[in-house]
Amino acid sequence: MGDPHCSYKYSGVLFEPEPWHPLVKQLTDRVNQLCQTRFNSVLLNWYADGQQHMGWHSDDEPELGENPQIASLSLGQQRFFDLKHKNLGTQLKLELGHGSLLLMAGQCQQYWQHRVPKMAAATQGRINLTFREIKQKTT
Ligand SMILES: O=C(O)CCC(=O)C(=O)O
Repeated sequence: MGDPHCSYKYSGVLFEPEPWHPLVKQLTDRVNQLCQTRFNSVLLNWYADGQQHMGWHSDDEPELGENPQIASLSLGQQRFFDLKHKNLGTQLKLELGHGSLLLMAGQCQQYWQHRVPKMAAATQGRINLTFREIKQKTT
């Protein structure tokens, strides 16, 4: 979902934004207030259970600009969120519980990849919202 100009290429597919659902817009405004950001788009991911996962990647698409800020709101089943440094291989493991808000900023996307690994013990569903600012094209 997002403002009308916010098309976004994700996993090789170009997505046109759905219009804002009023509740999602309200959440976005609240996150913008908390993080002092100008998010104009959100990706909503649904994980039915711990078998559903997301592989290693960085959110470094050109439409996000340099050093993008990305906020991630988790609802439902607690899941792990792994970070791996691209050069050093250092890994970090975070737990994203219901209602947690994670802000990735600075050079995080340049130097780190992240993933949501499978989790055999996770039987409940999880919704994740990642808020992004899609930069307006200038040409
Ligand atoms: O579900 C998550 O916590 C991560 C989602 C993610 O990595 C993404 O949307 O790029």
